[in-house]
Order: sequence, then structure tokens, then C-alpha cells
Amino acid sequence: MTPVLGSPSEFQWGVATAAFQIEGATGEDGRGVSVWDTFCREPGRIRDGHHADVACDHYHRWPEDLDLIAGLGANAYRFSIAWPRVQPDGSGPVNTKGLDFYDRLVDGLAERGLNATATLFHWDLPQPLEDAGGWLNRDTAARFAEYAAIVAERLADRVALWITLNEPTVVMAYGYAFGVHAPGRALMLGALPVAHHQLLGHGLAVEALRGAGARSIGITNNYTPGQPASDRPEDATATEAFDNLLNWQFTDPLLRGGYPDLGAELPHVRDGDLAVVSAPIDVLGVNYYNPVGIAAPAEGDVLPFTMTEVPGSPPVTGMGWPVVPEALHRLLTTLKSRYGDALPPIQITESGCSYDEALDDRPRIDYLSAHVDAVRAAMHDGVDVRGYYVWSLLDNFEWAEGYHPRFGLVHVDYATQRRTPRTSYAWYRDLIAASGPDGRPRTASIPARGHADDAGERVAE
Ligand code: IFM
Repeated sequence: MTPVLGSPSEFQWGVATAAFQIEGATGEDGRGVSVWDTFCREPGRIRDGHHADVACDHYHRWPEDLDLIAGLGANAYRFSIAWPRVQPDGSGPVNTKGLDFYDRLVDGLAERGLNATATLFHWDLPQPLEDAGGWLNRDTAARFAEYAAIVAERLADRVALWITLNEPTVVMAYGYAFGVHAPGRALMLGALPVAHHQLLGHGLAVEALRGAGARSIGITNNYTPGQPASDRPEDATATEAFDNLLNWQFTDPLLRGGYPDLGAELPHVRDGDLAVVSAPIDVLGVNYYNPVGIAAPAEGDVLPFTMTEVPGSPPVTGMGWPVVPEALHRLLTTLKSRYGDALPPIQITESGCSYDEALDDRPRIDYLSAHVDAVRAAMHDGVDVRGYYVWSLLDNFEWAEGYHPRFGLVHVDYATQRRTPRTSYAWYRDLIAASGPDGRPRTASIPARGHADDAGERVAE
């Protein structure tokens, strides 16, 4: 088979998933325990006590899932590699069977003409590393780089794009500051070292990946743009503090070589670290779901802002997240103006929404259509965007919300593991078919929203 190599020149249309959310098989083939396995066992952490022991059983059903991606006419698949499958203890011996799984997966992608976009860390930290302090411990950065080298030595010949970390801001905020994700620490501003140690791990991993022959490397950040709740100057100040802590903290060190004003001392940042963190990257992965309203903190608040409703009462998704595609356009043009020539080409590594279980999911089509339009508008305005991945291919385990939210282009019946493409699947297939190699519509007319009444029957056969 011909492996897919290097940085593809065509716009990447894809779908994204993550290991812990779909693979299941948590006790198979020598996989170690991750912080999320532990967190799922703690009473009250996950809605209705759900866990990911089986999830979408992708570990066994991956050929069917790759066929679904190929059926879209997509050219890329973003998946993540489970660190505990590869190195059960997070350091030391390699579990060959774990690597074998991803070897089969990337071969399966190449056989279907799909580019592999591999994320090395999508939150499933090996539990022994957490027991040693997790991302609060500087040593985890070095362990991450070692693991990156192990994976790349096996797969670099077939992975088109490496993403080091997925959404380090969410790990810092939800995992270590607010305590609603694994490992469940509620340290508030005490979580700041988690940001730096992840970024340091990213920088060390970039070097390790290049050493192992990786061609194209990026990092994926989640951006939740703050929108002032009112035109009071205090709300504007609070919004700036929010953006610095949650958004720019994860991009300025990469592209400007320094942290924005975080309103705190950073004694954990050592001389020379920022040179490592700011190693050149080939792609900036942008995940965007929604903005958030920001107001001045109330008396006694620990943080310099309060999160509130987005002004203007936009519609919301099934998760209650405001639907504001213009904020994606604004984010992309802001990235360009903030970082100028230092900004590498962007790939939208996640974009999507949850709604109810319906197979005829018109609201998802409206959401995706408006967000693709926002990306294309930003491209028209000069932002270099090279890819768009829908989150997600399948309904899956949505972290603390368990299996309740439904993000998939493909519905999963968890009792039978039957996959059924939704109307949005056929819509996305038609959109890709109607797009040129640069991602823009081939003709002025792109598929009308809600078209595609054959809802993917072709692939379900
Ligand atoms: O499911 C998550 C994913 O793991 C990371 N980005 C956001 C998605 C939806 O919440």
C-alpha cells in the first residue's frame, strides 16, 4: 500500500475523535490505567455513573468506522493515541500490542486514502504519572516527550500531521482548577503550572518528533472567546483577564515566546523554557465551539472574572452552548492580527455540536453549515486555513456528561453498537464533494442546508 506522507497540499476535510471517548477495551492487550478510568470509578464524578470501558467499541470495530469516514469522501481522520496503551506506566516499558493497534489503524487509513492526523495526548494521562503529581510535576513534560518519540519511531512514516496536545487549557481549567474533569483537582490559580508543564512537554515533544522523522507537527488549542457582558469598563477588563488566562496563555508562549499578563507570578517557568516551548510548528490546531459572556468578578471571587451568558441571547445547542459562528470568524482574524507572520497555517481540528438523538439532525446541519461559512469568510479575509474536522464521527463518551450528549454525524446505539449515519453525514459528504482542493466551494452554489434526504444509506448498506 502507498503510505500517505508529508504535509498534504489539499484542504483537509475530516472528522475527529479521541481514544478514551470511543475505543473501549480499557482492560485489553496490556493497556494501563488512565486518570479517566480512575475518575469514572469515583462516585458522583460522571453523570449517571457512566464509564468508558466499552464506549463505541472502536478498538474492535475500527474497520467499520474507517469505512464510514471513507464514505464521506473525507481525506483526513484525526484520532488520538492512548498513552496508557503504549506505555502502561507512563514511563519505562513499551506495550507492543498497544502500538500494534495504532499501526493497524494508520495502515487502514492509508488503504482508504485517508491522511492520519494523530493526537498524542487527549487527556488520558497514565495514572502512575498522576500519582507522581500529574501535570503539576515538571517531570511529566519529559515523560511526554519520551512517549512521543516511541510512537513516532513506529508511525512517523505514515502519519501526515502530529498534534502534540489536545486543548491544554481544558486540562488546566477543568482538570486541575475547577475539578470537574480528571484528575478532579480544584486548585483555581494554583493550577497554572499545569499550563506551563504541558506547553513544555509540547516543546520537548516537537524536538523528539522531528528527531524521529515527523514531517508536520502542531498543537490543538480550544478557544472560548470572552465577550464582555456589558459595555462597563470593568467587564472589558475582566474579559481581557479571561482571554489571557484561558486563550492566549496557550498561544502566546508558542508564537510570541512569552506569557501574557496572567496577574500571577510564574515561579515554575525556568530560564530557557520558553525557547523550548516556542520551537517552530507547522500547524496551529484550532478547536472552537462557543464564546462565553464575561463580567467583572463579584466581591470575594478568586478569579478576576465571572462567566455568564453571552449577550444577545443566541440559540443554544443540546449542551446549552451558545451558537455564535461569527465568533469563529472573529477568532480566526484575531489570531492573524495578533500573531502576524508567526502564525502557522491553521487547521480547524474540531467543530461540532450535540443535539438530541434524532437521526434527522437539521440543527446540526445548520450549525456546521454556518461554521464552515465562517471559516470560509476568514479565508476570504486572508487567514490561511487548511483543514476542517467535524467533532465527531460518532456519538461518544462526553467526559463528565457520559453518553448523554450526542455529537456524532453517525448515531451509535450503545446497546447493540449499531452505527447509523444521520442526515448531517450525507450533508457533510455533499459539502466535501462540492468543495475544491483549496476548501472553497467549486461553484458559487454549495449544497443547500438540509439537503441529503438519503441520510447515508449508501454507507449503511
Ligand atoms: O468531546 C470533546 C473533546 O474531547 C474535546 N473538545 C470538545 C469536545 C466536545 O466537548
